[in-house]
Amino acid sequence: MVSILPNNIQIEDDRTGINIETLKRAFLDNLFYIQAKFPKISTKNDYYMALAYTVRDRLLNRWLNTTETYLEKAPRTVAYLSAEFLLGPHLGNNLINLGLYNVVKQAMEDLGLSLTDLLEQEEEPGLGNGGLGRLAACYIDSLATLEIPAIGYGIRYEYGIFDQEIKDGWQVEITDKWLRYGNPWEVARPEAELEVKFGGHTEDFIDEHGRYRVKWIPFKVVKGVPYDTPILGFQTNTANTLRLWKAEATESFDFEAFNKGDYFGAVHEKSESENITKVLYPNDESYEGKQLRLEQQFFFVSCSLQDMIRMMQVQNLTLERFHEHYAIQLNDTHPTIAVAELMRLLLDEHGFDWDKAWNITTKTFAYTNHTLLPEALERWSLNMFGSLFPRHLKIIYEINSRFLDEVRIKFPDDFDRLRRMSIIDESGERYVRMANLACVGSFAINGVAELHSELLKKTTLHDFYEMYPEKFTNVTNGVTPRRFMVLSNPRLANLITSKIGDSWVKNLDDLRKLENFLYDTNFRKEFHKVKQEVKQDLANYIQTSYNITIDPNSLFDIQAKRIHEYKRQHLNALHIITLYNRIKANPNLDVTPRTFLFGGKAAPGYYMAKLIIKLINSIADVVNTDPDMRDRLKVVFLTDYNVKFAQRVYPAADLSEQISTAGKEASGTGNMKFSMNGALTIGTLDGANIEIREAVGEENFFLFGLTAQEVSQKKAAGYNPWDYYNSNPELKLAIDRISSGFFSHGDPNLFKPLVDSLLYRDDYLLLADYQSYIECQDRVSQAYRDREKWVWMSILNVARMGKFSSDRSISDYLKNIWKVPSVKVDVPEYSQSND
Ligand code: TH1
Repeated sequence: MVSILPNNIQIEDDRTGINIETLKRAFLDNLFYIQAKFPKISTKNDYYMALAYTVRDRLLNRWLNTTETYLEKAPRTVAYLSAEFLLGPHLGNNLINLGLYNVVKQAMEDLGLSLTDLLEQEEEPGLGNGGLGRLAACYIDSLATLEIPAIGYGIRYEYGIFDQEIKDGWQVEITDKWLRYGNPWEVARPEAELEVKFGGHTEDFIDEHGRYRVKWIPFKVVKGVPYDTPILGFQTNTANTLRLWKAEATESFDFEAFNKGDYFGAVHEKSESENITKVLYPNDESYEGKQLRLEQQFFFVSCSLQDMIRMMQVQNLTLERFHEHYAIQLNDTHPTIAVAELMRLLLDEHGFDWDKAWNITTKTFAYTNHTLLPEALERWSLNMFGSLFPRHLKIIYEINSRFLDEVRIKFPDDFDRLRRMSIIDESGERYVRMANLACVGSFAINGVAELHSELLKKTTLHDFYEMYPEKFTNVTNGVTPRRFMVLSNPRLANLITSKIGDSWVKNLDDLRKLENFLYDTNFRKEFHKVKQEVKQDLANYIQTSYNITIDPNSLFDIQAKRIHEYKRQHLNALHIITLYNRIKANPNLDVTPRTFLFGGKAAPGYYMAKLIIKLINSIADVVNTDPDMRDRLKVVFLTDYNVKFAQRVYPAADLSEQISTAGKEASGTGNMKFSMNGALTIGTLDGANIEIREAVGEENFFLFGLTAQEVSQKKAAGYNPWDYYNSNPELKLAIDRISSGFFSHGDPNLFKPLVDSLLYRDDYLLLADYQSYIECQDRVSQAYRDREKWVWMSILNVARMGKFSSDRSISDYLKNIWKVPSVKVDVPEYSQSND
């Protein structure tokens, strides 16, 4: 291999040197030459940018050598297709992964700057809604850390998830202009642009070999321009690529309109094209059948598949081996049109016959399902789908017809089954069912926690399980300990490392060694001290940003996640009201002081979720100002919860609220992040909670509520929330307090929709779980008073979280699905002449 940077070329120093003097010089150099500023007139952002470029320079060497290694060796590669990558800020993470955090911190201090302040300056790429997008980000981190050839493909949204403001207790959405000050971490690659077709019609023809072929004559063509971001592994030379596509207008189309004198028409056409990647759809787990969303999905999928094919051609590999070269993971159904698009590319553009193309396709894709909620199941109206993608619809018909033949043979005369399994829903208005397409087109199908994978087989994908049992498997989610421990909780990370060394960062099971220190009083003291310091940090932050004083000695009870009825933030609210009522009835009651913290965004069109936010803020207004509470209860809604904020929140929690209706939360990943930072969980037997409880020990987990099975039995038996309301005085009083207008300045109508939904439907069984939740919370309050015991349980939570590293999840995917071996990347060392 010819190295791009052989040892004898020395470009060490201002761009690669990592000693403190070089770093300072490089920083000032970047401030001058890139930001065009000198210190006197520099803003915080100028300093941030100068530092970002300084760090970027130091990772380019790894990135380019990784790219070169992959080009030369053409190894089997994972392609992770996801409509969302919720990356969070890059700077801190890159410093950790490069091992430069401390030296850069010192360099900044020498220059009179605070690294913490500069980190705070970064606008995070919020290119995702919640768990699903953040999971994709954790997975590309782990892929690089495990030295796996991999590429993440997605969309470069100009506006990511909206910024949340709270006005008069209500959520207000502000557009997220994350690119406003430029993005130092991405590199545009306009030379690698591709074209994507939309609309139009197809024409059949016979080619020169006498074969039947199809040509797609599109109505419009849009350009996809890749923007690449390096994704560094932790302490490895591997830096993989995240390639996000931006839509641009094709020049040719502009000219056509321009020649007709239609200048404004041409500009309009241009902005239409660029709309495709303008904004992230802010709905978590609910789908809207919007045409633009389907266009987004096809746009990035088509770009990505064409890109993979082009790469193989550059490497002189035959497309017959596409499935040997790539394992493509579909992150939920959002990229599932890839099944039809790969078929089209192989059939129409590369002349494969059907059987060969189908064999390649079905050996390439694997599908991850992330939810059982019916409202999240994607189905596209056939009319819309067909007018946007006439060729793909024909291909899907053909896939479907061959597939239904198979079903017919395996299950003769089972017409109902055929109807259920058909990729085309013909029960009323016709739809394309994306989950069905994903199941038929993939060689592997997985859920994201054990319970979820079991429920998939039993319910949502039951027919597909009976058809293809061998395709089904589970991969329990995981999260990266680099971002969610080392970066976000340096105090805890340092304490752990001082006891057991630092191997745990790459091998999270090593945290087990902490159990050897359980009987060490000193360690327990230090562990407690760390938690108190971190809580104080958050308290200071809340003081400064909200002007609310919270007591770091109170129990920090935190629920931070998207607002959704199934996640039951309002059950948490009922508990707060219950405590409030108890204290009102008995002002001298001896209660464990608690601070309730909430964070999370509601989908802008999800009225009930927005009303829940208003309710929490209304409760906060009453509780925080009632003198009877005497600082024993505090409620704070933390505005604009995002990755950056999450990193402050997880470390400071005593109690992690994971209280979804059993069977509804596929996995959850926040549950893992809280627990590995020493929070105890109050939770239902749902998603990964079950596995967390198994790992940490049931005595170190606060369990309550109905099981998934009991939930469905109760519903089948005809659940009536009134029974609970009428028979439980505390519950009745809590609900009456809301409906009477107590929290709404006397207005009984404000929360009526919420109260009515609980009393007349209660789809998520809050009333059924209320008593069990309250009793469990009472146990929590008791337990927190025994500080020694609490610290003990907290340590065990940290020590036993090894399984929930995303490194373990990725190893599972590699072993059971992808079968992609790791590849070592060599990076020639520069001589550190000024070390
Ligand atoms: C989430 C699940 O709700 C959560 O339980 C899981 O931990 C996470 O995915 C990662 O696996 C989902 N987010 C979305 C977002 C959309 C559609 C479906 C889901 S499922 C837009």
